[in-house]
Amino acid sequence: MFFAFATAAFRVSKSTVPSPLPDYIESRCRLVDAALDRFLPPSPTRPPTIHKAMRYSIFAGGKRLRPIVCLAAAEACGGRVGDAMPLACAVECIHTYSLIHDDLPCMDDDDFRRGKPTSHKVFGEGVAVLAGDALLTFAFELVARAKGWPRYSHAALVKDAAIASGSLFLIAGQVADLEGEGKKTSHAQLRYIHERKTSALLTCSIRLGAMSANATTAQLRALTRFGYNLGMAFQVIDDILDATKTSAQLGKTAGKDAKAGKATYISILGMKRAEAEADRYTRAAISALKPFGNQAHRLHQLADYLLKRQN
Ligand code: GRG
Repeated sequence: MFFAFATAAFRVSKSTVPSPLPDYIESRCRLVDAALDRFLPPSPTRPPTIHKAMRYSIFAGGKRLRPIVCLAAAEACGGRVGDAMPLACAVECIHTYSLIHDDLPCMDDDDFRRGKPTSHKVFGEGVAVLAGDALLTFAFELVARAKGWPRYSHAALVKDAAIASGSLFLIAGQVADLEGEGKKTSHAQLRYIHERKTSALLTCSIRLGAMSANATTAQLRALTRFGYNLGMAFQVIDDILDATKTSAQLGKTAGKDAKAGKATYISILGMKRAEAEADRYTRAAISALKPFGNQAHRLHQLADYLLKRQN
């Protein structure tokens, strides 16, 4: 869970800056978990196999980063957690679908995710494909079930989520990743992949949260810049952790990309420059929050926190 890492990171920073952030993260995780439990069809619902599989991956212990930033973006724009919650759960469903499919034998072929056997290892490939499909579809049902707002219609929200998860972004990144395996990759190509695979859905999570608070155009633009940079920082840090932590610490197979001949920020830039890159993206994200002042302090804290994350 995100709050497990939060507590660990808190231990590191406790002596200098006492922070209530771990409590905030923990309470947000609980709210998101409870909402997902309410929204998703119960396991015994026919056909039970698919609902068990959807719930297995959703409740496998993800950090809930996307829903947390979605809710924090809503707060930064003066919105209500309850209004943003269906959207926060929608982005977690899209994210979980992408992980289930990414782990399939025809993609990254991984046995562990979130510290547990992957969906296809437990339910078989057919049900894993369908569980991913069902979560992606369910995400759009949740967007449609969210409240409407004066500035943003349901169509605008659906469009944002569809673009972020479609063939121009999430899937484009995955295609470029698959096609780049074993080939020489430039820094620009790596950036192209991660802008799409990682940053686009994080940005969408933040945008949907802002839209749920009826954000102004200027607020939405600033938070889009925040999301882009936060997503890129998150990915560079992911590569750093992948190269320096064990599978047990990460809850997924460590060092896999490097072994598969895939480019990473470490293979292209080296460790020192990758760390500087993560820092640079984090600073750029934080600077985008300036117009919000203290109202965005949770987003500010989360960006700092992610830079120091250990899993
Ligand atoms: C199969 C359409 C399709 C897309 C797959 C998201 C993705 C594209 C692949 C997953 C593997 C990967 C390295 C993605 C980059 C984004 C990323 C670091 C995901 C892991 O996010 P966390 O750490 O995961 O937030 P948890 O499990 O904590 O939710």
